[in-house]
Amino acid sequence: MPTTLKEFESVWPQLVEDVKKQCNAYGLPKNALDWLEKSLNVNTVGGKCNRGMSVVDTTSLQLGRPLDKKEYFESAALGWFIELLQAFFLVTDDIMDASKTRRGQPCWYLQPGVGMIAINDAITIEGCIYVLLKKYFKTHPQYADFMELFHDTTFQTELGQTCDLLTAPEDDIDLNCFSLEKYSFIVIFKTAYYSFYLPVALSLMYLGIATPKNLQTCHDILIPMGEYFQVQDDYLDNFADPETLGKIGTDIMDNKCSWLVNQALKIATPEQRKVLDDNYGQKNKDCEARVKKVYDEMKLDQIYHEYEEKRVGEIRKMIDNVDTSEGLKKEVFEEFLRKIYKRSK
Ligand code: GPP
Ligand code: MG
Ligand code: MG
Ligand code: MG
Repeated sequence: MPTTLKEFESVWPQLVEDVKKQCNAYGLPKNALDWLEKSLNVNTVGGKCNRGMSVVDTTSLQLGRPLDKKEYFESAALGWFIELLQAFFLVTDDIMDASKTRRGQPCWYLQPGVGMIAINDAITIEGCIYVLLKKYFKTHPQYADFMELFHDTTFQTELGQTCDLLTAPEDDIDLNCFSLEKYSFIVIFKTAYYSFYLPVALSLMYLGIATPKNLQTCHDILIPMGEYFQVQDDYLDNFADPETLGKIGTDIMDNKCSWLVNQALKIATPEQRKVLDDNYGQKNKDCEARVKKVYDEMKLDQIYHEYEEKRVGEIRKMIDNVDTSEGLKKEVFEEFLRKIYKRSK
């Protein structure tokens, strides 16, 4: 049985207490302690926690049985470290993308009294990963591997974000700069590594079965799955109800090299291409509406659904062919795919 959000969230308060204890040992003033506690709770909790819960689910599927208390806590703690990493990314990403809402609330940097303190809050949230990793895993044989994996994954995500931002200049709109090759690099680096490869790799390291072959197999399946996940994110940015999604799409106004605009450029008539050239990337609601209208005319939602079926079929085939000779279980990937297939938020 996959873990539940409730069970996963029950581990969180202990981790906050641990961070507070460390801060108290440093004699951190009360107002700063309260600030950090609030920032941690607002920015880390309240999402779907798919990434974090996948560490727990992978550990349990690999062992082929429910986890005991210690195993659950430790896997969930590793999962929460991913959620902390994600909180660090999202707080800063929302500033960079000029987003307005996140998880149904105003973005942290837009909340009263926060502003650009949000940048420091994000960096501090990242720091909590290593405080907690040290507390719980210092004597684990894979401590250095955990740390290295977090560092490598953070760097990969930052490189992806660099390309995402450089492909979306605010004042130099040129749709000829977009391509599906650039798209693929951006999304694999900004999303797939931390969202898909990281949870499973952490679990395998925790269990002591992260052989080079198993890690390679994880990479070969989870990176394409993460790419598909970001295509979904781009589709939902335009086509989902913001109430359900918990965030308002910004990709058109932000001039993003999104999956949708890449599809649109492939099939645009000269008239539609002109509408896109004149309106994409403009910080203006009317321009955005014109682009959305072209997307509707092109039936991009239908093209997306066809893509989804084809890609998921291909990923299922890859899962069927997984090399299980070093103990990796197919169910790990099936479960991950089940969590995201046809998601609406
Ligand atoms: C998702 O992009 C990617 C990230 C949140 C990684 C950010 C990385 C940093 C180093 C800050 P997105 O902008 O499409 O996500 P969303 O739609 O959730 O804003
Ligand atoms: Mg972004
Ligand atoms: Mg964003
Ligand atoms: Mg997005």
